[in-house]
Amino acid sequence: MDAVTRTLREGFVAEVAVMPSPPGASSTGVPPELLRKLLASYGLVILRGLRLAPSALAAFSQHLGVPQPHPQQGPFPAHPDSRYVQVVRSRTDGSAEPYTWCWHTDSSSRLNPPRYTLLQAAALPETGGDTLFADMVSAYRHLPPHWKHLLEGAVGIHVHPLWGGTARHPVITMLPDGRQALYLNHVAMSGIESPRGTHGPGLIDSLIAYATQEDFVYRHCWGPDEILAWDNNTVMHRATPLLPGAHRVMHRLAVASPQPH
Ligand SMILES: O=C(O)CCC(=O)C(=O)O
Ligand SMILES: [Fe+2]
Repeated sequence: MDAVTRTLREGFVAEVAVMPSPPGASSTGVPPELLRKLLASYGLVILRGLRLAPSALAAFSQHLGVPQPHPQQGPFPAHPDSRYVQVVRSRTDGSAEPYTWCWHTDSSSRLNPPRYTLLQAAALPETGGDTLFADMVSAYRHLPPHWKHLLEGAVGIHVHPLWGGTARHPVITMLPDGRQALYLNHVAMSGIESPRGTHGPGLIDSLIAYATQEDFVYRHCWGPDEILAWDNNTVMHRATPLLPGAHRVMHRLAVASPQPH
């Protein structure tokens, strides 16, 4: 057996303990079909005991879809060893809050935003620098009836100066197994058009506050040799600020959705 799987939060977070591969082995120890199966029913999959060089991370990502090359527009530089891997350095100088500290789904202002994101730590601070995830399936399931009614058939307008583009996405996403999820982004939504009216930042702020309440949130405290894989259709996420002077470097990679929504 290559890997042992455990549920941390039902239908939301799963963890895989990856057995070390022998030196020179071509396999990562994570069967691709296991990862795909887990991401079909969990928003976040934590692969513990796995560290991949940037080019190996890019090769591994192909099990989930088509890795998106480093975008022309965007806040993160490409890794010199792979044009698919972006390097995320957290700011510690107290300057303007980076967007990763706000609740978001990745690159939602694109017409075909990445369905999955892979994130690995290259350098971690002693404390802090956690990543938070919010379960958008549970958030939809528990949505108060007046919001369910308002958001039925509603479209979110996503615009972002850094990522570029403008896109319209349904606020409620339907998954292949019939589950539904909220699709929101606090840094890239300018409005919501519903058959029952047009709404601006007030509704967006209220929905984000509701969807990120403690009951729906999982906090990931990073350890060494971990790779996170998440489904941008079923979770929102955000980084947490660091202590002054702390150093944190992440490698990230976005995988295109097989079908635009
Ligand atoms: O740095 C983090 O914890 C999250 C970064 C992020 O938002 C991303 O890679 O998409
Ligand atoms: Fe992100």
